[in-house]
Amino acid sequence: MNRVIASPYPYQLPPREACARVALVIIDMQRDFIEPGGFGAALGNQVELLQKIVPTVAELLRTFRELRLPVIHTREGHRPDLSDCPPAKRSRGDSSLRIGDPGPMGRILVLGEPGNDFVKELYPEPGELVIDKPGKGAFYATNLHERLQALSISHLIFTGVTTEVCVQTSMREANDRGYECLLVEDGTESYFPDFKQTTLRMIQSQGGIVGWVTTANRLMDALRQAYG
Ligand code: C5J
Repeated sequence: MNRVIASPYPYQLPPREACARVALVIIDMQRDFIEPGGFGAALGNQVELLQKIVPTVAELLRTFRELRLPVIHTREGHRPDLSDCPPAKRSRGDSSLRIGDPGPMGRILVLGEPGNDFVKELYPEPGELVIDKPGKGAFYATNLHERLQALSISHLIFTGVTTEVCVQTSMREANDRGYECLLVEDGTESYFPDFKQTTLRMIQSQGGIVGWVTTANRLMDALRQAYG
C-alpha cells in the first residue's frame, strides 16, 4: 500500500513505477534564519528554536537520496543591488540591521553571502534543484513550477522554515497549482511555537484544504515500503 499515515486521512503516494513524481522540498534552511547574526536574528527572533529540526530534515534528505527521489532546496535572498527587494520588505520592522546591510555573516539576505547559504548539514548535492527566491513563496518570481512540470512531479513533501511564513506560503501556492502537498510536522519549525501548531491545524482543516500533515518516521516508513 502506497499510503502515508497522515491527517486528515492517509496520503496516497504514486505507484512504484512513478516514484520520481514525489519530491522533497526543503524550504530556506539557511544560515540567515537558523544561525545567530542573520536575518531571523535581526528581526528579533530566537534562532535556536529552528535548529532542533536540522537532524530530522537531514534524515529525510538521506532517505530521499537513498531511494533516488528528487530533492528541491529553496533559498530566500535578493540580488546584490536589491532590485528584487521591494522597499516595503526592506523597511519593515524596527531593526537596526536591514536586508542588504553588512552583518556578521555578510550582507543580510543577499545571494552569495555566507549567511544566505544553506546550513552545512543540509547542503545540496549535485543534481538537486536549488531555487533562489526573492519572496516568501517558492513559486513567486521563480521557475519552480516549470521545473517541476518538466520532471512530471505531482507530489510535494514540505519541510523547512518557517512554518507559518515561507513553508505555508509555498505549500498554498503549490496546492493552487495542483500539487498533492504533505507537510512533515517534525521537519518544520517556527520562531513562534503556537503559530506552528495553528498552521498545522489550518492546513489539514476542512478535509485537507491545503494538504496533509504527517511525521518524518511515518513518511520514511511509507517511502521505504513503497519504493525501497
Ligand atoms: C521569513 C521564511 N520568515 N523563510 N522567511 O521571513 O520563513
